[in-house]
Amino acid sequence: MTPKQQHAFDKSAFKASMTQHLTQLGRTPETAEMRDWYLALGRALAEHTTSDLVATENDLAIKQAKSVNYLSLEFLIGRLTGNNLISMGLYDEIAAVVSEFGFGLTDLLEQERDPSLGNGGLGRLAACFMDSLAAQQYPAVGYGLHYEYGLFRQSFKDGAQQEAPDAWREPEGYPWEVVRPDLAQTVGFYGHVAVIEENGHTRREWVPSLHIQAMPWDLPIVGYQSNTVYPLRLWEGRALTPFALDAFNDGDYTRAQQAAIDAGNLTKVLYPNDNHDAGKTLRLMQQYFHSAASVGDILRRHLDAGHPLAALPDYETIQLNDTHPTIAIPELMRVLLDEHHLSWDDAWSISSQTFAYTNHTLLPEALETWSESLMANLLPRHMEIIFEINHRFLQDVAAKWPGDVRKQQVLSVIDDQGERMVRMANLCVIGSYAVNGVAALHSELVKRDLFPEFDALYPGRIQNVTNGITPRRWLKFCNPDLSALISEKIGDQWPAHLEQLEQIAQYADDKAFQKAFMAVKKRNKQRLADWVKTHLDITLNTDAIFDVQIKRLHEYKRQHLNLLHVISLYHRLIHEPNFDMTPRVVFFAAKAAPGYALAKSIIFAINKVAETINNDPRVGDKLKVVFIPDYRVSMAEIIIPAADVSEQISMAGKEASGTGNMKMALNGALTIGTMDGANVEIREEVGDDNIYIFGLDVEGVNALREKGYHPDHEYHQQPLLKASLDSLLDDTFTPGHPGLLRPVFDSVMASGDPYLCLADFADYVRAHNQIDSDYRDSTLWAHKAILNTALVGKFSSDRSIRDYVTNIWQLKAVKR
Ligand code: 26M
Repeated sequence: MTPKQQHAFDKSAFKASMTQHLTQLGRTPETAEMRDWYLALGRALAEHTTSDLVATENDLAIKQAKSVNYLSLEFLIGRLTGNNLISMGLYDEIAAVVSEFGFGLTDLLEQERDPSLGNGGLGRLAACFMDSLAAQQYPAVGYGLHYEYGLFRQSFKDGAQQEAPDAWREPEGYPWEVVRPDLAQTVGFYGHVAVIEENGHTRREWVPSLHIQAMPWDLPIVGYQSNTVYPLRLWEGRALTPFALDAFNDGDYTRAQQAAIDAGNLTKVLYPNDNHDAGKTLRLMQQYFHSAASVGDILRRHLDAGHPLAALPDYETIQLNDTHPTIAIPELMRVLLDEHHLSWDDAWSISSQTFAYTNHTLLPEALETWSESLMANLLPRHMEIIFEINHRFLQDVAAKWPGDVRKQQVLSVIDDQGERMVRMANLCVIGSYAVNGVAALHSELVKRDLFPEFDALYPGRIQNVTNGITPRRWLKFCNPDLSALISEKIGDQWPAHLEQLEQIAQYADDKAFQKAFMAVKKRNKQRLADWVKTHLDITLNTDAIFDVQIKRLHEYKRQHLNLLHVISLYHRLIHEPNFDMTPRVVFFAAKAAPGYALAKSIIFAINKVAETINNDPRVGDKLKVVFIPDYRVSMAEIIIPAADVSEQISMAGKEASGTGNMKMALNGALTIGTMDGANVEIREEVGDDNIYIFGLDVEGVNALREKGYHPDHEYHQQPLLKASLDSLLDDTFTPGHPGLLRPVFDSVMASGDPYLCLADFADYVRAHNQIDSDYRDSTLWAHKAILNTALVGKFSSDRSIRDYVTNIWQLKAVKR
């Protein structure tokens, strides 16, 4: 137990508490099954964190300090039990307790369902940031939505993706959450704006026609060795009263229930889109519900602590995780104007010093816009406020660039080419005191390509904060053997000070350390191979290169480029008698948005190619392809420690940062990647010799586009590429059914290969050949792998949070 730990651990009291919780589950230690024990453990631990959460909430020093409010529609937290045990410093103690009851802790932890309350990188980043805020004791509240169903569960039927609902709390409820009815809010929708005459002047006030209750559920974010527990507050939509009594009394039973049905649908399910704006009304309702409940709670905390409204920016900052919670800006304005009767200038001064916005994408199809008529119907008063914000803003634009109509058009919050649309990103930039991109390259492109006029209008507002990952979950918890090895050499303070890993670099050529390091990697590969054998019945060779691409399925991420490389290896194994290769297992894991047809076609193609290769006796164990279904945080925790090679192969300029790249490098994998997102910074840290960079960079991409790109030229000039592509058209991978994989072929031929897979193919193959030969030199490979772990300390989310604190939020840590 660490000296910092506040509560001494009372083993017998804890055992009694677990037994007590078993009783509440209707079990005794004799009748309880694994799942009951897991629930009893979770509930017993949650008692402690909940009391620490309430204590942190009531801490006067925190009330007097400035807090960050992290607003995000997604928090992809993953399982909490194991991670919280690490943070509480109780992992070994609880392992002992559990074994006295006759169980293994790791088996018990496997009982927990992942709370998959996010799609991918953006949601996982929010979870890592909450961990780092609590670890470093920067006062924070995370605000999200309490989805009844998280991201869909994925399975394959004949190779095609199937989606099933993710009932993550079923059937007993999630042990770590606690409902807070005393903190419920009420959120309005629809209705009209009333004009009220009051002692000589008029004011405007929204009269909603629908009200829904926002019920908060708190999850404890336990700071690593810090005794600090911050809330992740998730709002659930509920009917205000289960029945509209008047309607019920009128005998209109159905109408009475309608409100309850509407409210129950609001937070029913997470939208499964990633980097794509769907434009659905229910999604806008979710966004407003989230914003209004959160702004209401922030103001409640501020006023309850006795602070004046005008001092809001001194005590609270609100970070918008992408544009999804943008509507919080006009909501705060509405409350200040219509409920607290502030002047426009006073309200705007408060609001625009409170909000900051993080941009996570340059993809045009992901930039949110909402139809003005939809918004005016759902949120009539907010639409008026947005018009007023825009009107005043356009006056500033006209003052800066007199007579420049084009500038007015691109900067306006309203896009009036066609159906009038509200541009959420523009509203964010105008209404925030800071805007940031998520990696150095991305932030430069935000300034140069996405918002050049805003950058000119507000110099310095657009900044960079490079993303990071929490070393607690992504090394200490998921890779205990590597953690122990590191601690043997440099002590055990590195999880809170990741830059200390640099000291490992001195052992990069130490034979004994290399041996130990690669032995850990081997054990982690065996753990993954065992999982694959049990769940997919594929036998893997752990001497093979474990080549890993795990991320959402998207064309710009180019899983199909990886697939073409796999097919080219297969082609050579079959057709070139003298071809030899280092054995390889290529792992994929990815979910496709249910409405994204091409992404689903790529998954299908990978599965068909895998089936063929894995069952072709000519291949032997030279090549295996494994698509791991239902990718999620708990699966990543098994895959990442086992990776030798990390695939980060997006078309340059498209991946804002990536964070899987950081996780795999930290666990000793070598990156094969383009000059995109944070790959650029990983290269700076690990050095050119310890990363495999290939392909066009941003300038190269732009130059190629300029000159005109013809994928069919590549096809005709590169025989290996042509052969690989052609095998998508015949029945090599779909025996008896030629043409089933044509959508993938067409995407890079008929559709013009928008992400330049064919242009980058040859250099990608070259880089993989280099990996193939380097891996055979096990000393060389160990050297490179060790240096990756040693040199990526920069990518701790603790550093990201300190960047936000220093350059944007201006917070002070409050030690408890
Ligand atoms: C939009 C509209 C409707 C429904 C859902 C969405 C939506 C949801 C998630 C849009 C985008 C979403 O996520 C984008 C995302 O995950 N971006 C990733 O953010 C990471 C953290 O900054 C980066 O590392 C990745 O490069 C970036 O792709």
